[in-house]
Amino acid sequence: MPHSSYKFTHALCRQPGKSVAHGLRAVDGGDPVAQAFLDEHSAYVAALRATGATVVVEPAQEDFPDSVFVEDPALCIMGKAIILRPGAPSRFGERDGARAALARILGPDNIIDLPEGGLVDGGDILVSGHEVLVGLSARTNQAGVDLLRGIVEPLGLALRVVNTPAHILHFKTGCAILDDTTIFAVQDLAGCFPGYRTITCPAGEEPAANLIRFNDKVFCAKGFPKTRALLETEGYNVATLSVTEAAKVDGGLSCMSLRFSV
Ligand code: CIR
Repeated sequence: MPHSSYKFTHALCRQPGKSVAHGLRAVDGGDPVAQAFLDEHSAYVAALRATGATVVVEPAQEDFPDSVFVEDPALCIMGKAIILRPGAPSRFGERDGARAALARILGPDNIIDLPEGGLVDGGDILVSGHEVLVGLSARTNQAGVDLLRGIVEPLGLALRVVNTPAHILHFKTGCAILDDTTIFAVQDLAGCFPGYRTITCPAGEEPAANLIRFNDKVFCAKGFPKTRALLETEGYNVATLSVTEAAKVDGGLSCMSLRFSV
């Protein structure tokens, strides 16, 4: 299957439940409000759909407060879904819902389980045009990366390991793909991308680095005017979305969808 890091036929999302108020967070700045989160999520889904993609929205899973962040329990590449082993104990059970939803879309034969013995969160995985970059973090360990390599390399993509600084939750909290060879990244990750054209996130707008390129659009969080202007100057078609509620539980634009082609 031809591989692109930003052209996708499909996305998978999951509605936030009322329990999202109990989602994990590094610093408590107040609980997300369930209805406001749902409204932001609906706008996000509509924006992805407007690019022409099929967006499947799974129902909320109240037993898993963070399950709206569907990116973490799975990685979709080359027509396959790899069911990961999330590093936060309260999130480990999200893999069953991810497996079921992805099997319905891709077919059960295209589901691969990461073997036991290591931990990997999807938020630590950035897929470019020719390789899979995985950031070691509090959620993703070397054993997990070694197991993931055993699945990814036979699919024809190289895997490269990088270190995520301790103050960044997930690798992709601080970086994103703009096209197959261009990466947008915070200054603290700037050294991770030799061989790529890197656009550095303006100082003071670091939360904006968790953006997504999805088909013809770059979706960026609202409230970061320097980032928007920079991306528009670089020729990208930018649209902004509000992620106020997701941000209260350390979430952003990339975490709320799995993006892939079938
Ligand atoms: C967590 O701590 O797991 C959630 N509250 C936020 C996950 C955000 N996911 C991501 O950056 N990929």
